[in-house]
Amino acid sequence: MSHPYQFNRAISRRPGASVVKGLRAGGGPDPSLEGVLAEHAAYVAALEAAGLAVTLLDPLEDFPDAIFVEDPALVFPDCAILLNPGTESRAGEGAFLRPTLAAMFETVLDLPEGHADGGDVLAMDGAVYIGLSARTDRTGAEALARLLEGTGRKAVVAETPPSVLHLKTASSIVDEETILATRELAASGVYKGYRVLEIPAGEEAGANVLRVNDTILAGSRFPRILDLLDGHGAKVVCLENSEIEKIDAGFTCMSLRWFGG
Ligand code: CIR
Repeated sequence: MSHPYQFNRAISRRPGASVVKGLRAGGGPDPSLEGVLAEHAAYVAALEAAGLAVTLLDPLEDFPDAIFVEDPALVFPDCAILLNPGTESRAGEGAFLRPTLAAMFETVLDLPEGHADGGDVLAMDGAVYIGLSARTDRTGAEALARLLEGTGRKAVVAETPPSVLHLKTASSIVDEETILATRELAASGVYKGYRVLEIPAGEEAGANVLRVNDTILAGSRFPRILDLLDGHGAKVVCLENSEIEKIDAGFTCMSLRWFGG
């Protein structure tokens, strides 16, 4: 039986020196390059340990945020979709992913209008949730929903709290029935029908975790989230992300993951 977190392949991109100039919503200092490189390498190693064959792309110095490969594209076993990131400095990233996706997927679709970031897309088996945010506008979300419906998937467009960068900044897949979400997002009712684990107050910054097969990658400094994640059929692996989070990195955003041949 397949699960929304069963993967055997991934694409990630090595950070270049320009990564320290990555966007950050709250301002703040640059991360250290050495720190980002070390945290990224540990992340890729954790994906491999969880059973994924990772294709590691070369750095793109002209695009400081290009390590966040999840935002310009969306992948499923049967197709890839090139999105249109909702911030000017990231608009060109998709062109550099296209040849890789074309080599790995039989079908590569393009978002025909509007803006959408992959960070705003949470794909369960029963429905793909698309969050509206400062990066994903209604035109893009609805165009993406139509594309997904054309591939046989159900899509749900949902509001996200104004304080979050992306839908997945505030919610993550735990298992096929369970989603981890901030209290604010849970209260919106978007994940009706699922068991929602509400994040304890004060640990909202840890809401982005990554379920991959029998492993959940999570931030090491959120003890109450780690407790909540216990008992969901997965081993929780804590990763250090204190440098990478200075440019708003989560665990989902640094790879594209799918189950493929
Ligand atoms: C950005 O602002 O676009 C990057 N600095 C962070 C992107 C994080 N992406 C994600 O959570 N999907």
